[in-house]
Amino acid sequence: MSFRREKFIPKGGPDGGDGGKGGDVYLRVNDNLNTLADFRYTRSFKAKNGRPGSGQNKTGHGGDDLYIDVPLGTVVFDHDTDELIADISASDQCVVVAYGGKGGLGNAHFKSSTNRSPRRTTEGTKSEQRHLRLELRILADVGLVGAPNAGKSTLLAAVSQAKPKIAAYPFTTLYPQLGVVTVRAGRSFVMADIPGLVEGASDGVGLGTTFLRHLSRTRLLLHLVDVALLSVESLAQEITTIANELSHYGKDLAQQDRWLVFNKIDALPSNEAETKSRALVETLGWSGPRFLISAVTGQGCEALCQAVMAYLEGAEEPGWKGSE
Ligand SMILES: Nc1nc2c(ncn2[C@@H]2O[C@H](COP(=O)(O)OP(=O)(O)OP(=O)(O)O)[C@@H](O)[C@H]2O)c(=O)[nH]1
Ligand SMILES: [Mg+2]
Repeated sequence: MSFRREKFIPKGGPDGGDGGKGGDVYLRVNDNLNTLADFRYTRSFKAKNGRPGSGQNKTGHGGDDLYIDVPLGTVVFDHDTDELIADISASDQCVVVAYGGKGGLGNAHFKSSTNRSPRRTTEGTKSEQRHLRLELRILADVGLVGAPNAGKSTLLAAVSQAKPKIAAYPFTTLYPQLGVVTVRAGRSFVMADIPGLVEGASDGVGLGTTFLRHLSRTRLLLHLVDVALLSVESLAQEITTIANELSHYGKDLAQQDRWLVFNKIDALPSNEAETKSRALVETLGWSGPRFLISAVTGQGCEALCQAVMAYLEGAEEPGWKGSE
């Protein structure tokens, strides 16, 4: 609040200027970043305050906005409400995550024909404060698909540092999990484990197929099959069902290369897994690669990962016949 005070000008009138607006906080993409590691140290960010207004009708300066750099692929949640605020997926994306408060109004603002010397002012509004949770979505190179209980999570845990939940009941995995598989120094790929698929998944049966979108940009699908569980005929049926659910979901998945990985060979007497998987590929007319592994004992897992790495690096395909 201020009134004009000047010699020879009696009753100069109100001249208190408005306060400045507080700065906004933005997240913007920095293409040079590829981790969220910087946020481990700096966890609190604040845009500048607006400056107060003052006499002689001076409006306060607005506070500078704050731009926080994040890597492409960052997904932003409100940590308190779990609301998705932004999925930063384009290089030029810049999103406001908290607005600065509005400046207060000086008494000059309230002058009118009936009130020539208002003493009224308003406080500025509070700026927005938010707890954000940032997650970085890594694109996986390889996706694991298969019926519930096939051992997808067990395989991921066996070949990467990931610690997915594993249990002997269907639909243990509720959300996609990622793991980095390091084949040799400096050579690694990202493997995604998603919830199991069942017949009708594309119509929402089980956990549905919404998680398949995480695989839409992978380069290879590993189709895990519990070779110990069912008869050759039932397994052939199950494999076809899952292939159908994949093609139902969309052509990018149906067109992806898919390898059959027969798991749990430790649960069968020696050679039976081999005989059974051979009979299966014959029944299916399958000509693609076939692997035999045990995610629990680790048998065949390294050979599988080596083959995946070679495939991803575009190396010449060694005779894909699995672990014969
Ligand atoms: N004997 C044997 N059991 C295995 C093997 N791999 C996984 N299992 C068991 O199979 C069960 C299911 O394993 P998970 O890894 O949770 O299966 P999943 O495919 O991730 O299942 P969902 O997440 O429910 O789709 C667990 O009890 C595992 O211990 C294996 O190679 N041999
Ligand atoms: Mg699982």
